[in-house]
Amino acid sequence: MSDLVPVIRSDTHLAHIGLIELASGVEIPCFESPERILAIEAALEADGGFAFEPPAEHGRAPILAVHDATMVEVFELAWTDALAAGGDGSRAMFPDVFLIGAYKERMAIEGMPASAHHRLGAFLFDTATPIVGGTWDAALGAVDVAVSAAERVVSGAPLAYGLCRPPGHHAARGMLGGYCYFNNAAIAAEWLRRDGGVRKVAILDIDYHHGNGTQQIFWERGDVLYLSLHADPARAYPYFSGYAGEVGAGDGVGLTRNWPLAARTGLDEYAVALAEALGMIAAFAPDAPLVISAGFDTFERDPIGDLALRTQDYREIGRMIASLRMPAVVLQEGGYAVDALGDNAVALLSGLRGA
Ligand code: SP5
Ligand code: ZN
Repeated sequence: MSDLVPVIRSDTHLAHIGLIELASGVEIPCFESPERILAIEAALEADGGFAFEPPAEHGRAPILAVHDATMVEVFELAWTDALAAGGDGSRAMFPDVFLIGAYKERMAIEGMPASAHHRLGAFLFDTATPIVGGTWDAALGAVDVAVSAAERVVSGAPLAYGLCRPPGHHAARGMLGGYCYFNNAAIAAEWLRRDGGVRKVAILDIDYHHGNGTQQIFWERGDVLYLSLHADPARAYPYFSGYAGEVGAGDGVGLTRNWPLAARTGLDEYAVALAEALGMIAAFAPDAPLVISAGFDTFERDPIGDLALRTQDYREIGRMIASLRMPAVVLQEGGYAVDALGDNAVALLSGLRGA
C-alpha cells in the first residue's frame, strides 16, 4: 500500500485551452491540450500503482524566487487588458510586437506601452504560447503541483510525479514561451535549495526540446546541475540554445551540459548520452532529490518530434535513472502523441520505481 507512487494533480489546468498556435505563420490546433494530462491520469489509474493527491497552495513566493516580478505582473494582467482593449475573449491572446535584442540596439529607450497585452511583447519569445482566461490559474496550479511533489519527496517518498500543465522548461527568468509560463522544474529545484534543506540539486531534462529557461536560470549557479538530452537545435525548437558548447559560466562553469541528438535517435544512442549524464550526476553528488523534467515528445510517433523512442524504452530509461539510487521528483513537460502518453508515463515511472 505504501509503495503506491504519489501523483500530484489538479484540475486548474482544464480551463487553459490555447486553441491555436502559429507554426511558421500557419494557424494550427494547439498541440498542448488538456487531453494530454487526462490521458496520463487515465493510464496511471488503470495501472493501479499510483495514488492521486491534490497539491498544497504555495502562493507566489516560490515563483518570485525564480522569475522576474515584472514578467509575472504583465502575464497576470495580459488577458484582462486584452479584453479591455476590445478583445471578445473567443480567441487566445498573442502580442503583435516582440521586443527582441536588436530593437534597442544603439538607442537609450525605456518606454513601455500602457496595456499589459502589448507589454507582453517584452516577455515572450515565440508565437506558440497562447494566453486565455484560464491560463494564469493553470500556471499557478502547475507550480503548486511541482512544489508539492518536491515536498512529498523531501518528507520521505522515494518518488513523486507532478502532473504539471502547462509545462515549464522553456520559461526563463523574464521570458515566457514554448507552451511554458512558469518554470515548474526550476521553481521546484530552487524551492529545494531554499526551503527543502538541501545544498546541491541536479535537474535531468529528458524532454525532446532544450530547456532553455532552466539552463538560463541556473547558468551561473554552482549549486544546481542542469543536464539536457534533446533534439539538436540546429534543426529543432527552440533553435537558439542547447548546443554542446553551452556549459554555464562563473560558479556554474561545467554545471550545464547539453546532448544534442540526431533525428531518429533510438534507445541505443540515447542510452549512451543518458549514461554520460547519469555519471555527471553521480559525480556532482546532490544531497537533494533528482528533479526530472520529463517530456514524452521523444516518442517515435510524436507529432512535433523526430526522435524514435518506443514505449518500452521509457521503462529502460527509468531503470537507468533508478540505478543512481536517488529519490526523484518527476515533473511533466511535453509529449503530444496523446494516445501513447499514458503508456509512456506508466513505463517511465515503472522503470524509476524499479519494476
Ligand atoms: C514543453 C514543450 O515541449 N514545448 C515545445 C514547444 C514547441 N513549440 C513549437 C512547435 C513547432 C511545431 N512545428 C510543427 C512541426 C510539425 N511537423
Ligand atoms: Zn518538448
